[in-house]
Amino acid sequence: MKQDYRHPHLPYGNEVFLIVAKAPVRTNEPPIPNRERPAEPQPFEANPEQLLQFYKEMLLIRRFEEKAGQLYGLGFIGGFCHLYIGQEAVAVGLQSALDGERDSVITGYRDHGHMLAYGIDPKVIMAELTGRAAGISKGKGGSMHMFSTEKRFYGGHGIVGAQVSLGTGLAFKHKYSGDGGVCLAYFGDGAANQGQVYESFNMAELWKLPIIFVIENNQYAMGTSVNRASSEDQLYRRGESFRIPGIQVDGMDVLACRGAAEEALAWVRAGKGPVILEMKTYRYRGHSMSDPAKYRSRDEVQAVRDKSDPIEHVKRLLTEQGVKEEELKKVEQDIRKTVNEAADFAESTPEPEVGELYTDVLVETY
Ligand SMILES: Cc1ncc(C[n+]2csc(CCOP(=O)(O)OP(=O)(O)O)c2C)c(N)n1
Ligand SMILES: [Mg+2]
Repeated sequence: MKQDYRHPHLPYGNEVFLIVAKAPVRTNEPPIPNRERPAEPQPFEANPEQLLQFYKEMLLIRRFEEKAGQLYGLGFIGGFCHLYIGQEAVAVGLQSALDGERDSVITGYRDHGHMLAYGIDPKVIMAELTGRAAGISKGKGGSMHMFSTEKRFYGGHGIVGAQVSLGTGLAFKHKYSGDGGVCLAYFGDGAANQGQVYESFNMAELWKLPIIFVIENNQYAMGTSVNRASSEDQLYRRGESFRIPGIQVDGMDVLACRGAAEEALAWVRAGKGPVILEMKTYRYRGHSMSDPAKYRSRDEVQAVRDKSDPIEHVKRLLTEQGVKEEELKKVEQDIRKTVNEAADFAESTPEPEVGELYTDVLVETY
């Protein structure tokens, strides 16, 4: 039988090369003509309870982060701390579409919101921020290194872009073990320029791994805007050379986020390989806690807050659906109470014993 050496993805005659020992040369062709793509995402049609749930989850992240900022100012939190304020719709919308029993999530250091959106107790997240033994990483990981293996939340990573390769490994595990899970791997617009991201794209598409690469394009890396740092700033196109389809999404609209997640999941679960979602979002606060923010004007930040705040957007929709002002006030009060309780816990619960320095350094799994 004739051996077929053709790469399974190549749409045209690689056999020409095998017969005449000459590679076909194509100039000026669009990179991937007539290629199948995921369907165009539609905004999610949330019922009133779902919409209220989105509102609660986003508001919890906002108030939690504001409180974390205060505790940092008071000296209860040390080291790095990156707030998610402004980006709430992304984690809430995307993660609401996941199957909590089998899918996995991995992200970078701006991770508190993703954990809260996953339903992890605010107390153990806040206690991790204040470095207490009751924290989710026993107070030894801090803001950037939080994990919940029970929930399949794999961090929390400080090395920009590292979570993309690790996430690709998680996706490999999903495929290898046939557990039906999909990995959601988040990274930033700055991280999108890291080399290991592209090595991961290559392997993920080649092996059709079940992974959604989520670029949280909040317009800025540490101190530079995406437009000044990226030769291709339409980041959803970054997978073209690897044949990974990309979709750009309004990351300030939780319904658009959820709708995009559903299409991406349908594609990936059908075994068609990875998808890139570029979430157009915005961070309101500095990169970390000390940031002179010389790279943008206050007016710019205010304009986004006024015109496209993700929480105000849902609040408007709820009001249009007839939810009363008092009900929304009650939600706000309950969330403030939850956050205050988390802060009280995080301030009062003890620090780890010194002996804990020597535990959890290495986990041998075999
Ligand atoms: C490999 C590596 N290089 C540089 C840094 C320093 N650094 C930390 S965050 C950051 C910016 C990343 O920006 P982006 O990916 O857009 O994420 P965002 O902070 O906006 O969420 C940089 C350069 C790092 N932590 N790791
Ligand atoms: Mg960024």
